[in-house]
Amino acid sequence: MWKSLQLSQSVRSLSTRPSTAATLSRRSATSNSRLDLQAIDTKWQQLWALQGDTPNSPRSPKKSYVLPMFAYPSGSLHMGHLRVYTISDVIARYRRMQGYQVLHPTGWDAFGLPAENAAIERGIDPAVWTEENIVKMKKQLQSMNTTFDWDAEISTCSPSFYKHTQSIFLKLYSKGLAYQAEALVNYDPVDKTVLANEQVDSQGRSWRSGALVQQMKLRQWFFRITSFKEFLLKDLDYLGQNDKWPSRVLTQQRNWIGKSSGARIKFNLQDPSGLLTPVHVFTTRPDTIFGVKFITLSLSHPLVLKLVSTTPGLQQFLDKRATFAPDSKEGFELPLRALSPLSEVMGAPLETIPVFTAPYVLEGYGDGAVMGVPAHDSRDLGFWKVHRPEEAIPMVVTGSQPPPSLRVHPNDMTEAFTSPGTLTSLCGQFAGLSSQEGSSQILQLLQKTDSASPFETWRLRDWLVSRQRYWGTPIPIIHCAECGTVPVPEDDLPVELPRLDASFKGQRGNPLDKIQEWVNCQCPQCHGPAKRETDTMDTFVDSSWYFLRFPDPQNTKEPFSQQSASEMVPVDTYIGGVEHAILHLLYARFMYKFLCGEGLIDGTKGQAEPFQSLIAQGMVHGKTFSDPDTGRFLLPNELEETEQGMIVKATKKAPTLTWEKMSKSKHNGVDPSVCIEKFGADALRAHILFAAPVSEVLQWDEEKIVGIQRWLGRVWRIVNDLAALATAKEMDTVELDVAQMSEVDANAVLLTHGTRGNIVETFSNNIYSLNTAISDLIKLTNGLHDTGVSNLSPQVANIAVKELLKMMAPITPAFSEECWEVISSRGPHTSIFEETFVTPILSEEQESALRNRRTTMVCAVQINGKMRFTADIPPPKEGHEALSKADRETEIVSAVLKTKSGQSWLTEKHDWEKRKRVVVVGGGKVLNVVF
Ligand code: ANZ
Ligand code: ZN
Repeated sequence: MWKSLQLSQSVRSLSTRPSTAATLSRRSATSNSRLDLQAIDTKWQQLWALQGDTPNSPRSPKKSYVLPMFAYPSGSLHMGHLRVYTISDVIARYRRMQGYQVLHPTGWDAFGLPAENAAIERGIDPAVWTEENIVKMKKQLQSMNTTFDWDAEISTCSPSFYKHTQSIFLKLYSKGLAYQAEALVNYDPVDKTVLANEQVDSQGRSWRSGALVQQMKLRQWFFRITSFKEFLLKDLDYLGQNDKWPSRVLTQQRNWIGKSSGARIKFNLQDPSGLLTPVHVFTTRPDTIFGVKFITLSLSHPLVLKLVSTTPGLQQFLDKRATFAPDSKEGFELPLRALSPLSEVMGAPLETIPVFTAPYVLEGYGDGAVMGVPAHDSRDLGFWKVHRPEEAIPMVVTGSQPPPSLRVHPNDMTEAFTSPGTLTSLCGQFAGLSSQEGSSQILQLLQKTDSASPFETWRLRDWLVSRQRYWGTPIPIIHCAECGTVPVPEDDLPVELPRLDASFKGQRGNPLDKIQEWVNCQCPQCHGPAKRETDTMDTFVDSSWYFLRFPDPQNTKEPFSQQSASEMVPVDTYIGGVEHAILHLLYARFMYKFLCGEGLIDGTKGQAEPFQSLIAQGMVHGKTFSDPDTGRFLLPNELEETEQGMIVKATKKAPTLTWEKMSKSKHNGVDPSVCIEKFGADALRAHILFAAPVSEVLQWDEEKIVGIQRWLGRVWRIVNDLAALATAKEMDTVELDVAQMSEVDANAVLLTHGTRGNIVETFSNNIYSLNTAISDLIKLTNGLHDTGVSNLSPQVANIAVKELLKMMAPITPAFSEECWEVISSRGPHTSIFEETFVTPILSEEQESALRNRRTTMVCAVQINGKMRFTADIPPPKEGHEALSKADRETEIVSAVLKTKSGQSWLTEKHDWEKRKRVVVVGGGKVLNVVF
C-alpha cells in the first residue's frame, strides 16, 4: 500500500538543497514553471525509496508475475538492459494499476568467468568484485525510475541461494538424472586447464597461452534432459497457441530439440584383407540410396580409432581437429571400401565406394556416420568436389524439369537438389516413384535382409553441466575410494566455496583443485578420508530455476515452498533478449518439468511450462562510423561535424555510417548512465519504447530524444494550465452530462476515450507495439494542446488531462507523479499509481450519443503527398440518413473547398481545375489531392 502521506511530506520539509524535493514542489505549484526532468527523477526516487515496497493493490486475488531476465553483474548496465527493464517496468506498473497483485523482482546471475578472470589476473576475490558490481548496477537500475520488489532480490553466488541449487542437483542425482560420463573437452596443454568454447580462437588456440587446444576425454557431469525430450517438444505446441511465445523462438527450440525420422542403413566396409565390418548410417532420405558415392565416418567413430595404429597419417589428421572450421571440407580417405546393401538385395554388380573420415560428420548425432549423396545433399556435394573433382555425380531424384543428363560433372553442379521429387531411371524398379513412396518401398526391401530399420533421431544431447572452474556452484558430491560417488547430505548444504585470496594471482587451472583443506574431507558414509568434487556447475543451472526463488526468497529450508510456488508461478510474462531463445529457455523448461514431476510445483497449471508468455525484445544497435577506404571503425575523436555533415578528420571524406551491435571494438557503445543524466530517465524510457517496435532492432539515435522532450514539455504546459483553472479539481465526482456538452468538449472527450481504448489494448494484449502507444499519447497531447484546456469546460479538461497522465504513468512514472501532484495540489496527496484503469470514461451509450451528435470531423488534406492543412467537415450521417460512398465523397470535397485553407491551397496556390487525382481515405479522415 501507498502508506506515506506523512512520509512524503516529511521528505519535502526535510530537504532543503536546491533542486531536491522541497524546492521542486514549491516550484511546480506555480504554473508554467520550467520543466526539470532530472530534478523530478531525484525527487520521486527519494519518495519511492522512503515509501518502501512498491504500491501493490492490497491482497488482490488477481496475481501477475512479471519478470525480466536477470543480468550478469559486469559492473555497468548496457543499452540492452535499459530496454528490457523499461519494458518489464511498464508492464508491471500497468498491471498494478489494473488491480493485480504484481510480483516484479530481479536479481543477479552472478557466477561466471569474468569475475574469476579478474581474480586470477588482479588478485581480487571474485565475491568482492561481484558484490561491488551489484551495488553499482542496482543504483543504475533505480536511477531508471523502475519499481522492483527489492525485498526479493537474489544473487546466484550467495550461499543462501546456491544451497538450493545444490539441493536441486541432489534431487536430480537421486533420480538418476544427474550422472557422470566421459566427454570431449577443450584442453590447454600449457596451462593444463579445460577451456570453454569461447576461449578457443578460430585457429584452435587457447586465448591465454596460445597453445593448440587438444580435445580430451574427461569425466563430466550431465543432466539427463533427453529424458524429457518428448514433453519439451510437444509442449511447444501449447506455447504456440494464442502467440504465447514468438514463433521464431518456438522454431529455434524445435530445431534444437531436432527430432528427425528416417532410417538406419547398414553398409559393409571391407578392408584390404577382405574382412567385412558392418557400419550403420542414419539418413532421412532412403530414397537417395542409389546416389550414394561414399561413406563418411566422424573423427571419433570406433572404426576410425581402431585404424589409427595401422594407418599412416591418420593420427596427424585427427590431431588437427581443433583447427577445422564448422563448415570444413577436410577429409581423410581410409583404407576401406564400402558395399551398398542394395547390391546384396538386388543382386546388382558389386560396386565398392570410398570411405572417409571427416569433421563435418558430427560425433554424437545418429550413428556418427553418413552415406554421402553428392547430388542431393549440400555438404556431401561440397565434400565430393574437393575429394573427387572429376567423378560424375548421379542424379537419382529430380523435380518437374529433369536435367539433360543424369550424370553430372562436379564442375557443372553448383547446387545440390535437396528437395523431394521423383526417382529417376537410375533407381531401377523404383524409378518414377515419389521421394516419399520411394523411401518407404526401399526401406521395406532393405528390411527383408536386415540391412535397414526405421529410425528416429534427436539432435538434443544431455546437458553437460560441469565446469573446471572456481566461480560457480560447487557440485555437492564427495568421492570416496571405498564408497565411490557419495552425495553430500542435505543437512551439510551448502557446500561453500572457499575464499580466494591474492595468492591466486596469475595461477593456472582450477583454483579449487589446489585448496587442499577444502578438497580433503570425510566420507559421509564410511567416515574415511575422501575428496570433494572440484567441478562447479554451469551458470545455466542457476538460471534454470532462479525464477522459482523470487516468490519465497527467505526460505532457508527449501528452494521454495509449495505454497509460494502454487500462488505465484508460472511466470505470467517473461521478458528478455532473443539471444537467450534457445539454451536458457530450454534448460528452465526442463527444470520446471522435472520439479512438476516431483510434485513440488503444480504441473496441471499452464501445461507445466514456466513462462506463460514470452516477450523477446530486439537488440540495440549503435551508430557506427567507419573509414570509407579501409573499413576501419573510427573513434569519436577521429570525426568532425561540419556544415556538410560528418567527415573523417584525416581524409576529409564522409565516413560510412552503419548500425551495429554495440561493442567496444566498434566504438559505438552508449553509456546508459550518461544518457539518464543528460535527458532524465523518463524521457529515455519513452524514447526507447517509441524508437522501434519491441521485437525489432532499435537503432540508438539520441538526436530523436528531442521529440520526446517536446512532448513532455507540452504535457507539462497543459498540466500547469489546468492547475491554473481553479474550479477544475472539484469536478471529479460529478458525472459527465453528454447531452449538454459543447462541441470542443465532445471532441476532447471522444479523443481521450478513443486513445484510452487503444492504450489499454496495447498494454494488455499487444506489448510488441508499445511504440504505437507512445504515438497515440502524443496525438492526444497535441489534440488537447491545440484546443487549449482553458477552452474546455473545467470538468472535461480535468478528465482529459487526468486520463492522459494515467496512461503515461507506466511509461514516464516520475514525470506523471509530478504532474499528478501539480493538478491535485489542493487536495490530499495521492499517488497516481493508486489510480486504476478499470472503468472507461464513457459508457457505450454515451459514446454513441456523442458520436452521433458531433457536427464536424477533422479531415487532413494532403497535396502531392504532403500534409498541408486540416479542415472541419461534416461527420458521416448514420442509419437511414447515411449517404452512398460517392455522395459522401462529394460532400467531403465540397466541404473542404469551402474552408479558408481549402480555398487558399486548392484554388489559389494550385488550380483546382487542373487536379489530376482526388482520393478520399478512411471515410474522410484524409483527402489526397494530386495536381
Ligand atoms: C543421406 C542424405 C541424402 C541425407 C540427402 C540428406 C539428404 P537432419 O534432417 O538434420 O536430421 N547425417 C546423419 N548423421 C549425421 C551426422 N552424424 N553428422 C552430420 N550429418 C549427419 O539430418 C539428417 C541427415 O544428416 C541425414 O540424411 C544424413 O544425410 C546427415 F539427399 O543421408 B542424409
Ligand atoms: Zn566412504
